[in-house]
Amino acid sequence: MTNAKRIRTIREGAIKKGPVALWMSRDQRVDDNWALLHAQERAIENRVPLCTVFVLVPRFLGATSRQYQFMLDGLREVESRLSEKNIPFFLECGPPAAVLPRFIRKWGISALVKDFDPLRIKAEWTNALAQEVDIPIYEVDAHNVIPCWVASRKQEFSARTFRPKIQRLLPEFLDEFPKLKKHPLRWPSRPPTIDWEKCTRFLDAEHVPEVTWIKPGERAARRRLFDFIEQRLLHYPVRRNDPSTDGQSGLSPYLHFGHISAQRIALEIAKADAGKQPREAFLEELIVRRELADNYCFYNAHYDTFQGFPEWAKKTLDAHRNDRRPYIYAKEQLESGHTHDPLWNAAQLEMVKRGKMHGYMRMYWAKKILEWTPSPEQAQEIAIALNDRYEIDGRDPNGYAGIAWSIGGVHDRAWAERPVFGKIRYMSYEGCRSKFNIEEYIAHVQAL
Ligand code: FAD
Ligand code: FO1
Repeated sequence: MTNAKRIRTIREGAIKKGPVALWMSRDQRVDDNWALLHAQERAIENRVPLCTVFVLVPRFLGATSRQYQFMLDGLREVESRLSEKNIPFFLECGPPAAVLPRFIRKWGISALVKDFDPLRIKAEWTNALAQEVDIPIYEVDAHNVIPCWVASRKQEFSARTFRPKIQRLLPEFLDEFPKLKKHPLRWPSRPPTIDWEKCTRFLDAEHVPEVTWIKPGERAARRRLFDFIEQRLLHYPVRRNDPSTDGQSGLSPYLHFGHISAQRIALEIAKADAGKQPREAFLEELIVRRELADNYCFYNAHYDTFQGFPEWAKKTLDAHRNDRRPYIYAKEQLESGHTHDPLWNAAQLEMVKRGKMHGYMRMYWAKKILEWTPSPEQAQEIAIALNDRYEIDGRDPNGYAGIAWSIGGVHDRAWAERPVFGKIRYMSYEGCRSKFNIEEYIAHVQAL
């Protein structure tokens, strides 16, 4: 059974007879999906059929054809895997609060289960929908190992304050998943076949070339996980911060679209015989850092603006508003990677061409945008816009928290005061040179 602490009741409702529907959004997978498992528990308990519905919106937080293509290809795999389980997959196009009430009426849905997402847009969708329907709506955190509302009841100051809370709760929540059953009750009629081409035409997304180095979907995600465990986990602590080597897992696009469960990754990493230190270093990022980002977006309504920064950071950035910036670049110059700094240009180019900038470079990249734009607000706006336009893993709590960490000291402490940054942690070209081979990284990006 799904641990009841993973479930929140969004709205009570009249108990009727009728199928249960999972409204899939963040966690787009069949295996290891607590929202789907809980929806099935409800459907079996009430002896009714079960379906999954995904609502496709034409525009989503600046997503381009690059991200939509990755997502839609992953959803096709979800559809075919669900059909083997007697669980039809429906794809509805339009605003959720408009299309879902129609869907619920048409099929006589008696209860709706949805996955959890701390982004503002999802709370808007859910609140608008809850006004339009009279059935119960339940929300399950299928993304975090520790449900966001259980890990902490407030915004955490840093990983230091958050880590002990996570560690205390892991024994209860880092448990094995039950298997999804072949659903014992068939859907009452043949579900319509999805016209995937028509869905692509429905989108209103700008074109950005798709990436070919990574394949979407659950199967590809698992392959990448086991490849990482066998080949690269051992060197992770040393290589994860070296952009000139392939030391990261490459799992973020799959985690972002929910093609793989972080809990599944943690269970497999915990079993790996790669030594304690590499395992702990990876789980620190995968669980503490990643779930801290959800905590930030869930409890801080201003997670994507200057307003969300800690008081000390707002104060110090205000005090240095009029400092002379050594360079000033417009968004277009930054986007085309035409600055005086070849290292920064390479990071920008890596993101544009590959759709995934190396994690270490993302910090340097964002901090230089603060240094080379007229204000912290413009810096944050440009960083979010470029990040979400090109990164396959963009539009994610990790991104908003990562950019707020880099520019606004969120989850960080004050450092020695300096021009423009004030007490926000500074990163320099020379600092990078002392950590890794810059020329090698630049050459690697040129060769992409
Ligand atoms: P690995 O090093 O293999 O880490 C494995 C997983 O741990 C990651 O997939 C991620 O889920 C988690 N993780 C690792 N580092 C962090 C971190 N610093 N914060 C939160 N979780 C982390 N991540 C995104 O998913 N989407 C974004 O748009 C994004 N934008 C960022 C912008 C900036 C300015 C910064 C500083 C960080 C950003 N990050 C973002 C966080 C991090 O850089 C990426 O998650 C990581 O590089 C993804 O590559 P990986 O999966 O190969 O990482
Ligand atoms: N979620 C949806 O429910 N419907 C969509 O049409 C949709 C589009 C989309 C495009 C790009 C992208 O990166 C994410 C998208 N998501 C969509 C949301 C996504 O599944 C995640 O829930 C959030 O982006 C991460 O919190």
